[in-house]
Amino acid sequence: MATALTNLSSYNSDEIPSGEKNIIGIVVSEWNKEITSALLDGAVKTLLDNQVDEKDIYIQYVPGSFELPFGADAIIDKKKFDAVICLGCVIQGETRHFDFICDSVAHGIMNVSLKTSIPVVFGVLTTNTLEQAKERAGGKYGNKGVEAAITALKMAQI
Ligand code: DLZ
Repeated sequence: MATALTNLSSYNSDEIPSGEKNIIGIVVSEWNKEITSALLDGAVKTLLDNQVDEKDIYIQYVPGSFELPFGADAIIDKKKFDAVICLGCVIQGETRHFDFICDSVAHGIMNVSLKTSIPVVFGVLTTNTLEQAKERAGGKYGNKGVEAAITALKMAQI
């Protein structure tokens, strides 16, 4: 799987459990939509490539990454998911919003996961620049949406 120095999209399909009977939720932030759409495309394609049925992929949009934990909690309340993927992109600006949003989202996602006992995957890019985000949303470092989907398939088995 991906590390700091490898491609986020590289995985060995022999090591990935089939998603045949999995029901997967994806919560997507609309902020930095150019990036999060690419993450979503990567995640959906990877789930389909690993036998998840299209009808078993449920997509929920939220306004920004800060809302991802709430979005995950809300859809888990409505449907029995095997895993939920949160996709977002937070880009460093001139103010401290970056730190507050990143911390809140990371802790929020972990809290939802532990509270509900459903794996909730952190598919959020936290970059200094838009260029770095592009490189990780289908660019030279692959696509974090792919990595998040593989993580969801692995965690769904636990
Ligand atoms: C407000 C804000 C800012 C400045 N930057 C980002 C960002 O880079 N990525 C992102 O996903 N969301 C951002 N937001 C929006 C917040 O996540 C949130 O939607 C608003 O603060 C409303 O709660």
